[in-house]
Amino acid sequence: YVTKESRYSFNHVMKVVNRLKKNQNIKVLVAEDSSTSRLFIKILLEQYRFNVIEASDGQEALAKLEADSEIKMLITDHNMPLVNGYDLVRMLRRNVRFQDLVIIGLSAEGDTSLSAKFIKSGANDFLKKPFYHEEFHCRVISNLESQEMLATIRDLANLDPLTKLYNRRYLFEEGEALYQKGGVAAILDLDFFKKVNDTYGHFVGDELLKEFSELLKASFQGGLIARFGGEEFCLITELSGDALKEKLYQFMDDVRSRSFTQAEVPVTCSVGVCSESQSTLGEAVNLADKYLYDAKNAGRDTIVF
Ligand code: GH3
Ligand code: MG
Ligand code: MG
Ligand code: MG
Ligand code: MG
Repeated sequence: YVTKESRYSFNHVMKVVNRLKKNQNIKVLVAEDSSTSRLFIKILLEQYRFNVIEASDGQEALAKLEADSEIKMLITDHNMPLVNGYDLVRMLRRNVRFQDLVIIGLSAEGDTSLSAKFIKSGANDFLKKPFYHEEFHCRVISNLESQEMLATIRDLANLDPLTKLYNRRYLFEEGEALYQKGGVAAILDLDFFKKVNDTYGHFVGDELLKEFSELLKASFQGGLIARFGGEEFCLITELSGDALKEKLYQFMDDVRSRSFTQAEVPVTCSVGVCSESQSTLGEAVNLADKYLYDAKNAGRDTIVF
């Protein structure tokens, strides 16, 4: 582990200790048919406090990964019964569910092209057995760190920092395909939200936006929900017709009857829904926005389809 600080400085030791503590929550699956080799890798991982799960063939590894979404990393041998290492990697990478899984291939086989095969099929890294303990630890840590950084960058690009809903950029980038599959676009806007800020201050306004977003997320699972602007939200959903109407009216009831943090004013929202199929998401959103405007003019706390 490269560090500018002395290995024995208090700061450095504390950093290592903290990292090890953090590792206790990281589940690593070791897929390896040789029980000696498996035990050896398990011991190495446990030195760094990882939570180790074992599989003795490729099929068992696949089953365990499918059953436990918390597994962050797979360390897999190549020659194993039932499903070999890189077939396992190929199968996993075809599934979007496993795109963030960190995979390190492992083999003692003489075939020098094996590392390339592993990487090409989607592994993050490869180690040839036998390896130095320190190299093993370095690769495990650096691959996990890279994955963590990537996830952070992706969140920064796609999510709204206040509400953690998708942002406008993500909505138009990923929402188009969803819309083309037969989605319906709706825009929801909080009523007289400026009054909340003016009466209770921006902090309370922010908290209210967060709570509203939570409620929206819980009410429309499976749809794409984005923060479209300040107190405006966009929903793309597969629901339509009466089912969508019912869901939206239920949501508005929930908003109205909920007491939001610190704000003692009643909270309501208005909604514009574009039910007619449009050629692009942009057009659907424009139309939904026009209906939203009509809903505001109709006295707010209402939906216009
Ligand atoms: P209407 O019913 O017509 O929608 O009235 P409104 O007051 O909700 O709408 P208006 O567009 O007049 O004001 C929106 C307000 O939302 C103004 C702005 O300060 C506030 N706002 C926008 N983004 C944020 C935010 O991130 N945090 C807070 N606290 N307020 C925000
Ligand atoms: Mg083997
Ligand atoms: Mg508003
Ligand atoms: Mg406005
Ligand atoms: Mg607005």
